[in-house]
Amino acid sequence: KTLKIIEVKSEIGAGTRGASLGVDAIRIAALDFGSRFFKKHKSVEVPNENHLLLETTGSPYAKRISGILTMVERVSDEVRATLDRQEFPVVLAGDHSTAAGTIAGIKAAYPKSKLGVIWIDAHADLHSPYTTPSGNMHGMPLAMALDEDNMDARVNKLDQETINYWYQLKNVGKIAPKINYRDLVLISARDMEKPEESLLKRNKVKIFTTAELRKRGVERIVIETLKYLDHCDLIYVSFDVDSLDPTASRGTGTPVAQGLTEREAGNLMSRLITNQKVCCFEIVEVNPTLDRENQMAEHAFEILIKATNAFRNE
Ligand code: DIR
Ligand code: MN
Ligand code: MN
Ligand code: MN
Repeated sequence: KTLKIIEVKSEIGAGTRGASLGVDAIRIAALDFGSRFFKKHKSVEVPNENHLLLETTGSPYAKRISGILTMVERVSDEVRATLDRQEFPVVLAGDHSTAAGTIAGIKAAYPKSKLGVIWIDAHADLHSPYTTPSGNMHGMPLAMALDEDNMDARVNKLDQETINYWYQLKNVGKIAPKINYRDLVLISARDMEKPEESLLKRNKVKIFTTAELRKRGVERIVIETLKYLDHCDLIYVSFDVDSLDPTASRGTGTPVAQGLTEREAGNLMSRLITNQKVCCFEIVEVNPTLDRENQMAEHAFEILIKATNAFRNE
């Protein structure tokens, strides 16, 4: 299969500005390394106008939700079209909210397939507008793909317009829910709020902590993750660079201590990508405006290269 790079210069789902520059920062890292990666692989850019999208409507509990809906729909269409052409989508995005579009696009292309999701992230991204502490929608993409809104942990009172947009977000691609909790594995999740923790516990979501990964080794974690998702037909891997430890770089909107090393992340991604069921992978949340010497983009690029070199997904 040929790889197709899908560039999504999103940032309105994040609370800090700058993530839309992450994709170009990764291209600069490639230039700096003298790599031909972006010459070798075809890429397409999902249209994005941040100056307009930043002014779209929302509420304190779902900031810029109308713009988020626009972006999620665009990403879904592009991912679907890529899969329909039998190409393998590699999504490089800014803020993580667009991952809901990636999932929607995969489901639109393969409506009958059971989709598993491997979410490598310091966060669980399971908030809804009902529970969010920040209103930033990059904390919500998994909830957009799942069914339950965790109403009993509700802390925010929503207006009808927000509820309508949220409902539309969950229905992008015309299939809802797109995944179930049993189809989800979180790796390196370590910064969750109470409503997320109760969801994770109630639904017995599979989580591998950084400590467990380090103690038992990447290979073991990969084997167990794939075994846990054995009932799935397809698997999507989403990599938020804030899963990396802040000592590697602070070039991301919400760094959290106790993260993965670049080496662990590279091994993890390249090992996962060799699995036949993996149909798409994604790297998000590089923010070069918060960085020094483009470190995070360089790490992200090295992980990308390592993973794509291991790719033999015939
Ligand atoms: C936090 C942070 N859980 C929130 N989430 C982030 O605002 O929802 N997700 N940073 O990537
Ligand atoms: Mn995330
Ligand atoms: Mn995160
Ligand atoms: Mn590096």
